[in-house]
Formats: sequence, structure tokens, C-alpha cells
Amino acid sequence: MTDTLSTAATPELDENALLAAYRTMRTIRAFEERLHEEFATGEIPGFVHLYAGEEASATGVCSHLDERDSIASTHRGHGHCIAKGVDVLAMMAEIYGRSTGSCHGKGGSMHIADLAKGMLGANGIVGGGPPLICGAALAAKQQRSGGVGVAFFGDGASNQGTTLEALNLASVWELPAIFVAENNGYAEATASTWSVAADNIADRAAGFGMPGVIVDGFDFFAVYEAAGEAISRAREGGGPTLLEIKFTRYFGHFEGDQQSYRASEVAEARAKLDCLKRFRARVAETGQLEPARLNAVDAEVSALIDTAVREAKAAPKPTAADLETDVYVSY
Ligand SMILES: Cc1ncc(C[n+]2csc(CCOP(=O)(O)OP(=O)(O)O)c2C)c(N)n1
Ligand SMILES: [Mg+2]
Repeated sequence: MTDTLSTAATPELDENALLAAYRTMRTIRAFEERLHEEFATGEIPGFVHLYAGEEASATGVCSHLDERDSIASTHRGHGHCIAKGVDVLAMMAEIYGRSTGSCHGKGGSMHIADLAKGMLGANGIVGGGPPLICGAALAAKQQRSGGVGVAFFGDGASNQGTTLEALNLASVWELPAIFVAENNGYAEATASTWSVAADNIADRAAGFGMPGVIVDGFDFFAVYEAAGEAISRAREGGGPTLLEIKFTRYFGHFEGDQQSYRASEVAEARAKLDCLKRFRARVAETGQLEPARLNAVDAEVSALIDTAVREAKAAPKPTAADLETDVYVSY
């Protein structure tokens, strides 16, 4: 079953919930745009993959999650972390490789994890998240916690055996799992129209006996609605769902990517489809939020990101002795 959702009424999104969603999306955008600038100075070690343009996915899905729930992320994981409540200051410090970071500066952008927040980790292994989420969802099912597991993964990862095995297992075990395929059109420089052997990733859901839903990824409300339905079904014992969220990433595959494989789509998406602009237009149209309140959020977020960068740069780096800690779990 594959449905295409349009924006529909979401009455449970009251003023506070709307402001929180906007704040999350704005925080992700500001975090990523600032990293884009800071990476160019050469001060940030390792690889950085930016999530700008895709904010409505992490936010629309994670708005339904709480402390019972776990998510697994990807190499493009900052947005998932922020939406699941990982501390922004600690994230920035982690990306700068500082000992005040979420993983004491030993993981960097591609390995941010915060188990206390149910954020099981960004992941350098494409297709690494879906099997992890089968484990988390199985634990939630066995413990009857009411929790769900959500695996975010890309269009490239949708072709990995690990992802397909996880979809099968989740269905066979009737797991409270949600698979969120973030189709941003490319895996590195390879177009998903070329690499994905189906019109839509969501079409594959039928082969695993679960619902598949295509969602406009530039529309927070569409993601919120589709994710809400899938997560409720999972919590009530109705098994897994595959969501395909379609959008465009605003920056290159990684910072430094020359992007010779694509032309004008980003400028057009930013101008006409952008999730933040659309959110603002919609709440203005319905009269739910005054523009001044959203502008105030923008200002708060901007100050937060300034603080995050300033504190990260001033924080100490791990020492040689720190190499020997955080290697094994102590029981
Ligand atoms: C198992 C594995 N194969 C290949 C790579 C190299 N690699 C890193 S990101 C990437 C593309 C992933 O594309 P997609 O899943 O669409 O995610 P996106 O980058 O578009 O968010 C590849 C092939 C890897 N990290 N792991
Ligand atoms: Mg992709």
C-alpha cells in the first residue's frame, strides 16, 4: 500500500507544540549553516555531512517520540540528534573534537551518540542503523515499554542488504519499528533515480508486508502526520512502517564536495519549497503564530549557536591518556 499524503489538519499541534517544532527546525538549520562556514576555516577535523534542507523529517518524526523511544541515525546525523534532544553545545564540542563533547571528542560529527536520550548514534556505515533499530524495537516489545525504534537512512542505504534484512525481520517479528528512508535524491554523486530499482523506495514496503508511505519532505505537517500514524500503529502492536521522505539536501554530500553532478535544484528548492518558509507561511495563514514569535525564536537560536561555537573552540582537547578510556563498557 502506497499513499501520497498532502498537508492535512493537525489539531493536536497547539501553540507550544508548533513553537517547539519550529525551534527544532531552526536550530538544525542554524547549526548546519554555521558549520558550513566554520568548516571552511579548517578548524574542524574529519568529515562533515550537513542535513540542511531535510529538517522537516527529523523534526516531524521526533516530535512524536519520548524517553521510551530510540533512534538510529546516519553519517548525516546532526538533525536527528538535535530533534531527539541531544545537547547542542555538547554536539558542537564533539564536532570540534573537544573533551566537553557528547562523546568526549572521540567520535566527531559522524559518531555522535547519546544513549541517555535514546540517540543510538550517527553511523559511518551506510545501512548500519536499520538492524540496530530491530534490536531496540525488540527490546521495547519484550519489555512492553510502549517504546518504538526509528531508523533514519538514506536512499543509498535503502539498497543495502542490511536495510532489506532489517525490514524483513521487523515484519516477521512484528516489531514496533519505523523505517524512515530519507530520499534526498543522491547517494554521494549517484542519483537515486538511477540506483533505486523501483519508482519509489516506499513501494518496496509491500514486499515486506508493511505499509509504505511517500511523504513530501519539505512539509513538516505532512511528515508529522505520516509519522504520527506509523508511530501510533507501532505502539499499539500493529508492526512496522516504511516512510519515504522526499526532498533535497542543500549542501554537498560532504563539506568540500564540488557538486558537479547537479545543477540548479538547490536554489529552486530553497526559494520555493523550503520547510522553514513553508512552516512560517502556514502558521501565518492559519493565524496560529505571529511572525514576531518566530523571529524571537530565530534570535534565540542564533545566540545559542554563537555560544556553542565559542565554547567549543575554547574547550580542551582530549589528552593522550584519554585514549584508554571509553573503550570498553564497565559493568
Ligand atoms: C557500507 C558503506 N558503503 C559505502 C560507504 C561510503 N558512503 C558514505 S555516504 C555514502 C552515500 C550514502 O547515501 P545515502 O544513503 O543516500 O545518504 P545521504 O548521504 O544522501 O544522506 C556512501 C556510499 C559507507 N560509508 N559505508
Ligand atoms: Mg541520499
